[in-house]
Amino acid sequence: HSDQSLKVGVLGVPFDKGQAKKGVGNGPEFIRKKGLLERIAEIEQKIDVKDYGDVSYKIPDELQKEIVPNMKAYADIAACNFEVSKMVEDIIKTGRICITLGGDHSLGVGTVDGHIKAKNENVCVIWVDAHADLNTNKTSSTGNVHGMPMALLATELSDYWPYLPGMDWQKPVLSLRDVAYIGLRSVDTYERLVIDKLGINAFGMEDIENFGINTIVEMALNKIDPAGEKSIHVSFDIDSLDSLEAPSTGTALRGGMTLREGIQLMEILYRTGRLGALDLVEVNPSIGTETEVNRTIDAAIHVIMAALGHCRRGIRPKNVHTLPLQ
Ligand code: Z70
Ligand code: MN
Ligand code: MN
Ligand code: MN
Repeated sequence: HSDQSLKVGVLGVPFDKGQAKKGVGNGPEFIRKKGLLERIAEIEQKIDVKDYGDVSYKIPDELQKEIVPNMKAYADIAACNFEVSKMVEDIIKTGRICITLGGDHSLGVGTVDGHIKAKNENVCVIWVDAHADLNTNKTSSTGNVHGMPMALLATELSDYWPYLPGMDWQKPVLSLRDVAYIGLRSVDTYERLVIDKLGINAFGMEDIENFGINTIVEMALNKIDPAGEKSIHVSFDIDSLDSLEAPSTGTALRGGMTLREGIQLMEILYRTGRLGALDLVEVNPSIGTETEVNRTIDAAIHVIMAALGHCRRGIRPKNVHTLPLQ
């Protein structure tokens, strides 16, 4: 770690309309209440952290009645992501790593868009998720927009969308060549088709099993940022972790990553020195017992700490050379 302090901004997005379950909007509040900022302050790496509070939004009059087929809560999605994008862009432009606390994964449209605007498109994305979130409104079987953010962002899929009112600010400028998935284990048929046709870098659970998480992260970075010059956006859906590790989420699934793999992944990305933004999404404190909620939030905090340089070996002694005698 370096003596120079790492600048970090924390942004809450208490948004839940990208999916059907109540409670995921309380993610930011619960993660903060369990001591995220205090835990960040304990990291050996000096961190200058600023909490920007929660994003709020109002649906503009002209958007109120807009509907897009098979996109639930469309006006809310468009209005909220507009604010998220502006906030993330501003936070990153002040030289801070932007940590966004969700909220459901539909907010990934705004965070990735804001990051791309702040860094003039020199961004690569690591989407850590059980799901590919690559449906369009025509392929989605649910109409839930948290299953669509990657498809909204991708240049390669822009022709497959109808005109989206109120989303003109969001130009699809992210090429799927600059994206890698890690942790996939629940991919819909059309998503699988897109992944195969476009040759998207998709590392599923079986790849993690075969190669180990270190090699997978290395392979992902070699594909999406071979020169090691891009700002890295990590969009971390907590359901990438096994349901035993993170039970309090809308679609908890067995057979996922361990928290140890999640931490290891984030430690490697921290050491690149190029982490630009991290989303931590889909923590739902209304699902599961109190113990399960605590376990899930604790996992989320561990992932964020690892991204900011927390070291599992402990803090190096500074002016301490001997043990106390008595
Ligand atoms: C499905 C869909 C999804 C999270 C479920 C599920 C997507 N592919 N994402 N849970 N976090 O509805 O499009
Ligand atoms: Mn500190
Ligand atoms: Mn997701
Ligand atoms: Mn998911």
